[in-house]
Amino acid sequence: MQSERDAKDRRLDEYRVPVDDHGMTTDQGVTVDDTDNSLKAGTRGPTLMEDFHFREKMTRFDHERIPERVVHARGSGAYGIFELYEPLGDLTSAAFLNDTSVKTPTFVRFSTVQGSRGSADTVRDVRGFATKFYTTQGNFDIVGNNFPVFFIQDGVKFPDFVHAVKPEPHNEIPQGQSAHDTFWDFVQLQPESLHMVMWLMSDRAIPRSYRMMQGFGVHTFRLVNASGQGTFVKWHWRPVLGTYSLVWDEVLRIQGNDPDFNRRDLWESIERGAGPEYELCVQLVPESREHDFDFDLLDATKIIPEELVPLRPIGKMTLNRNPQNFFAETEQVAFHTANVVPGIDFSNDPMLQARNFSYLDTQLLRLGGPNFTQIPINRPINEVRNDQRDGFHQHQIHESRTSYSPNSISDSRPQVRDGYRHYQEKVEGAKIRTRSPSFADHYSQATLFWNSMAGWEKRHIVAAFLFELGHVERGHIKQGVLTHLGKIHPDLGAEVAAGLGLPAPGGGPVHTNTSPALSMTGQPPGVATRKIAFLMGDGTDATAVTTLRRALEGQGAICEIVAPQEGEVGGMPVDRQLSAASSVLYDAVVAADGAALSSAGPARFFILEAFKHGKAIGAVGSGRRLVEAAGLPDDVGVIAGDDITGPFIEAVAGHRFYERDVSGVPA
Ligand code: HDE
Repeated sequence: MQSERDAKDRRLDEYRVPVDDHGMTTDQGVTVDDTDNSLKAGTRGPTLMEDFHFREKMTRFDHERIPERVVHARGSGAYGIFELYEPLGDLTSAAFLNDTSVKTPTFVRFSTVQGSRGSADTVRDVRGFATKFYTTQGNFDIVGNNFPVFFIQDGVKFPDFVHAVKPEPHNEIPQGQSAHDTFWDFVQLQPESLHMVMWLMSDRAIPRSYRMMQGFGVHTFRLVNASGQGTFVKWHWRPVLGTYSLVWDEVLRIQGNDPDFNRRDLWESIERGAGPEYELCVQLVPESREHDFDFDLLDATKIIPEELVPLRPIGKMTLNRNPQNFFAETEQVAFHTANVVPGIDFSNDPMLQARNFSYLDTQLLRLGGPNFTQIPINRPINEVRNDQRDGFHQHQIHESRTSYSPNSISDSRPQVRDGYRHYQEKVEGAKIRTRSPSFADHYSQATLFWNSMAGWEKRHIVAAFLFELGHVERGHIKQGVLTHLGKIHPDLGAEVAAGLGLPAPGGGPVHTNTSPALSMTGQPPGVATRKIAFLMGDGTDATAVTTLRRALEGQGAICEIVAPQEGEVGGMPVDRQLSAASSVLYDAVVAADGAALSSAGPARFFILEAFKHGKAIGAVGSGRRLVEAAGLPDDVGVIAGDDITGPFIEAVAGHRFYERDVSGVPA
């Protein structure tokens, strides 16, 4: 946990209701003597209207729910701090980007997009990565995703897109999935979505952890320095632990074993004091270079390849504190792309412009009126002063007799010198409903993504298309998607077509450019925070386990002992009983007992399933017999021996053995 308390944390004190031993009162502060029996006329008689405690209790319960977010309903939040590496005065006047001694408090909410509040975490979906910076100049939000592009180019299409991807309207199926007709119908008719669809079909859509995924502001924004000079900027969050994913078969099983997999992982990491860190990086484009690219900087379906404009790290965010109340903090937090501070401004990206309307609008409904900015989690750490008044749930008592400007009675006035000044961009043009021709190319960057993938990433993408299109009922929709895939790359089209039993769609020649940064290969290896299961029984060699365990824990791994019974095994406490555990909740497995476990079906399945998902398998002592009994083919990442510490740690650090042939594994 963090040692010093930041400004936002301290400000929340006045709203906190401590955990203490207290007598119960009504909302009016009147002592309650009995909350288990309603007031009745006689012991078996009707309940009386005058039972104000009953009425209040039931009314409050009846009104507990607020509308869930129309998208990104399922989320998890955490507090953190942001520290700047070096002053950026040449680029922006934003105070928090100019003073390296300031630790800016933050609140982050991660989310899935399609499913409702109670849906599972590990679905194939985009992840939201929204950050609120509580700066001394007011709140600044980066409301980003873990993909750098979006499905559409103009925000006016957002309701169409969301209606298409959400559960279908007649039966509200499917939950947490894009594998259905209306989504793919939208895709085939709206080829601007193809680049994003490539990301969605990749393993980026099933992150191992919120701690191991990138974040992107997506749109081009603008930094403005004190002399009014603007620079285009794209925001990137880069996880210090690297970007890692699960595998598809695994996520399907995690959904049943632990629907809160990502949420729990974030929470537990912070409770352990190993909260995630992300570097904030920027891609900067001087205004003079705005038109230097073969795509438009205002088009949210395009990236600026890192090879063209490298990432510059400017600071680091560490998440270090869990919320105390999910509803008060994580559910009520309200992000908004238009929450900017002096020195940060917008571009004319039509998606960003639409979002600048939509977020405030949706909060008004979701949080019940304009005073949602006074909800503790949403309040800036600096003072709020203006002539805005009244509305539902006004909490402040404004003493001023004037709520208009100008006035000659009190001193409320705009702050001419330090106030937010919009960037003075010259704009002219006819009023037209049209898409810029510079937005017309929908294929080149989808091809770039495909070309940049490693072999295993391509195989996973093809498999994802097959799963998704395998759930589409209408043939013409599959055919429409296939035609586009052929244009992205003939190999992609042919492979998906083969799986669907359809003719290859063909497609003309495509470019061969790559952007290595798009591939998830070459991530920083690491054992820290990886979860390792030790399968133990009465035949375990405790010394070998202790040696390996110490080495793993020394590097920050989390080791759990899984055994047929609770209690102790080999002198160590059992963390999980085998029947309540599953290999999908771990990153690697060590078979530590062969005598007792090699005949146990669940233990053999555990090993086989972990193998199927590309995980490192270690065997110590008689554990070798369990691995043999599981019938694992002799393959990379299966490490047995008297001292496996070095090679096993290396195997865990590499995350997965994607090149394993698991096609014959029955698990
Ligand atoms: Fe959002 N989006 N969005 N979005 N979005 C919402 O706001 C919207 C887009 C993103 O944890 C809503 O408070 C429009 C891109 C995140 O609370 C809503 C358009 C990106 C979150 C809304 C987009 C995002 C939201 C729903 C197209 C990545 C969750 C509830 C013009 C850069 C924030 C709410 C949280 C939430 C509108 C597209 C990210 C309806 C109109 C692109 C992370 O206002």
